[in-house]
Amino acid sequence: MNTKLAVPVQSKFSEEVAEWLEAFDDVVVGEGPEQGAELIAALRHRAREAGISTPGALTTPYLNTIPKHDEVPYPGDRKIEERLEALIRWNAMAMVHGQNKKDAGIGGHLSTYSSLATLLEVGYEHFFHATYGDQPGDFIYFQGHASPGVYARAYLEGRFDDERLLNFRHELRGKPGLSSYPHPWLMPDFWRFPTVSMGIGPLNAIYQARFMRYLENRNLIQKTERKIWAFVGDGETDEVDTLGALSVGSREKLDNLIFVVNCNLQRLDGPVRGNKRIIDELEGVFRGAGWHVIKVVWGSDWDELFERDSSGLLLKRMEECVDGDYQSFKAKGGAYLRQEFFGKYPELLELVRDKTDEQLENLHRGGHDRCKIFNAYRRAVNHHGSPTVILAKTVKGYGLGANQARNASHQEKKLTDSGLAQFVKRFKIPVPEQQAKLGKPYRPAPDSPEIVYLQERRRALGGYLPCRDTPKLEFKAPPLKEFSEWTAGSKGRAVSTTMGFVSILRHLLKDPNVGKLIVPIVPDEARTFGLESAIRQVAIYASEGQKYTPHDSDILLYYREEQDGQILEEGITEAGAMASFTAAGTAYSNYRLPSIPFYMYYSMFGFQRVGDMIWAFADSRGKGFLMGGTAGRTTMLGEGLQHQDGHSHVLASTVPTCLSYDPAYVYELAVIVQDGIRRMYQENEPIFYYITMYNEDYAMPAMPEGVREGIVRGIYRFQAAPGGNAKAQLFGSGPILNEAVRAQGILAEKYGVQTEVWSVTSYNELRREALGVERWNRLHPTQPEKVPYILEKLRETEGPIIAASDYMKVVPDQLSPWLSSRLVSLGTDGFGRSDNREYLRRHFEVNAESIVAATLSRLAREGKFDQERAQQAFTELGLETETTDPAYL
Ligand SMILES: Cc1ncc(C[n+]2csc(CCOP(=O)(O)OP(=O)(O)O)c2C)c(N)n1
Ligand SMILES: [Mg+2]
Repeated sequence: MNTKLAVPVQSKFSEEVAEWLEAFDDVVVGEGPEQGAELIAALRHRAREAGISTPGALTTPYLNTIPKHDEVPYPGDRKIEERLEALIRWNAMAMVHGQNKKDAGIGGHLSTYSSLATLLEVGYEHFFHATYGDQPGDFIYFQGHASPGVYARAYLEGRFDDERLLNFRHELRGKPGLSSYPHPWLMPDFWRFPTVSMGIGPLNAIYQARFMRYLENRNLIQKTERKIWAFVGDGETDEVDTLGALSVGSREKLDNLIFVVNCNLQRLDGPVRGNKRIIDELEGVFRGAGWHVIKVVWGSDWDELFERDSSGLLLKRMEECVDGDYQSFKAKGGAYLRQEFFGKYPELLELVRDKTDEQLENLHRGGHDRCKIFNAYRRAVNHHGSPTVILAKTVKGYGLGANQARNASHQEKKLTDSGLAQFVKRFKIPVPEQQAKLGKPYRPAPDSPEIVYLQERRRALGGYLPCRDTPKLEFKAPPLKEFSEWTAGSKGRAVSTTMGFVSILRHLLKDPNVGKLIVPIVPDEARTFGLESAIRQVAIYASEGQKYTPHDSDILLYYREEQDGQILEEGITEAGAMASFTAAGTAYSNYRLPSIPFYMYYSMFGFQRVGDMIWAFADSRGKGFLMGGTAGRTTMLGEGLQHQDGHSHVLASTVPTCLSYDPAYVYELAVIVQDGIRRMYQENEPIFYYITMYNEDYAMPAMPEGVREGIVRGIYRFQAAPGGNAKAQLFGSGPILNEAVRAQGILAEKYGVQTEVWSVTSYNELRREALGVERWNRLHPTQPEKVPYILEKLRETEGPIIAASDYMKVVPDQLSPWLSSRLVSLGTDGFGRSDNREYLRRHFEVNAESIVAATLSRLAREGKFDQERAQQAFTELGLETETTDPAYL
């Protein structure tokens, strides 16, 4: 019997409507809820036929989605679990408080975890699997600022000792510390996902769920019941990254994905939606995007009040209040709640007449009620066909006494001494008052009932979480000789490095060992890079296959989608593609599968657009290749200011684990890719690559003898001076190397100046190496000085160095500490322009003529070339000397 419908239809309805409702009740009670749903669907259909527009409501009343009569009883030992939760809360508090007392300003957050604790604990006790048999377990994306609570639980589990706990935010003291937030880079055995930059966690979680399906559909991993749980702040949903990819979840039917939004109604400064209700807003957004929505608004103690209120007035009053009101109700206590909330209607005052102010103050929100949370999680894990979001209403700073639900709660690091003393007293934590004030952690003995229970629950769920491991995987990189087709040159045929790369990629896709591990990723740019043939070769991944006959099915290179397709065609979302790159680049740990992602994109829309995600990728110890296509401010012609990238290498240099390369020729590219696969997957180095590729066609030379090492270390001599006795050195990178070669000819033929040409594949790597050597020299003044690679290479050269690239001058300038006054940098500082390459290179002063003029000018200043002749050369070479610097145009 459906108890809720036993309540009579309310008298406010007209007789006719009441009759309809009663008939509906009869169907639901007599034939079941499915029949009720069918009836409503039929009514809607009928209404449409009659021309009546009845768009489905996206929001439901401000109540729990799961009615009380549909709940199952809580399966755990609530008393013990509540005790454990109190202990974890204490230790989180003690840890942050104690640390700030010792080290003022060291920081840490308490109020986020205090609102999240029960939501996490129910998961830990009943849902979060660390393994599924011999398969890996669930993934948990934690709210970054809740990390103190995650550490406190690990401490109770015996994973950290007291000393480690007290090294929270102390990472540089010769002992393992605990990082401020989830950082796999800093705690590689513990954290899997860096989440503290708001929005990155939820976005990555969606694409992680999709990548899991991709691997399953390609039969690369076993299908399991594995779930991805993402705990998200309600304020965090302001980030476009959080909500921007929701439709991917529903489109791909990702029922392995569960979002839990911790709706404590506050963000950092104040209320998230003071004038509205964030839960209503999110319910509409998620439902509109096709997600299964479960609201957990009210705790069990409200159930009784709802039962007693047959007038519907309680709900009406709730829906009159906005989140700003709800915050005050929790900040100001029971008497205030009685007066301001219940007091508006005499009937409601009457409803709570038998309750004390304290009882009113303790009426729980759903997100602090184990039973409500358990039922929501249970429904979420059993739901099929779409992702689930649980909107859980909580209190920020729950249990932190005077700090609860205040605008300043987020920043509170320390509690008052009396607050701490009160906490230990209230929760019977056996820490003496004096020590409590200093923030002493407490852990019961391993054989105490609490710890025995906690360990048993985790054993039943397969182990501890979070946990990250790096399994030893046997991997053999294809040797360089397998790339002979590309190291042999193009035999005079004009091709671009992009074309060269695509043919290398197609070759790798066919490789019997690594082929299936390659994950090509594109954000709607496959045609830009000439990937049509790869689409034909390995198909685009489509979870439902290809349900239509593509219009171009009659041609060879048709648009091919398959359920086990290999290419991730992401559509126009660099952020989404980066999230896929992250899932694929960390699969060696998360799925024990060393997948090798190649993410190809417009280089302009990489580091500067999704830079924070790339940073998080590095933190995640991600591996793979970022392939910045249509690179270079003068090589990317026509498209103008927003497309022409002249700075991604500058940005790449800021990411510690990113090796960036700017190759000129396909053989360089082949060497770098081969070496990258070897270092990342065979040698297990936690690094990744950024390689620029260009769309200018020219003949690719064959790889000269003995240059492999120089290519990967950053520089090699490409062409000696034809007449010997070089007076200057020309550095070139990317297609601008061809300009340097042309300049070498002009200098020799027209001005009688002999030069050598060098290909610089990576200024960033040269600088890193030189800095390392310099540091060693600084730290070892008694030892013979070591020489940086760049100086070793230039040892027997003389004269100025003219360095030109399609990137900003600051890229070669990175070497100025070692090249000092020899270096003259030419580069593409300033905004791009639409024109052809000839004009662009002249404008930015990186064409061969500008290189020639710069060389002569510098030699003239050094007294090695006639000054007048050098000045005259500018005119001869068609260069202007009185124009504004393009850096400012
Ligand atoms: C991209 C980014 N911007 C700003 C911050 C700073 N910040 C940290 S927590 C926070 C408020 C979080 O509010 P909410 O998501 O509601 O989480 P709560 O602590 O309330 O659970 C802000 C703005 C950040 N971590 N990341
Ligand atoms: Mg919040």
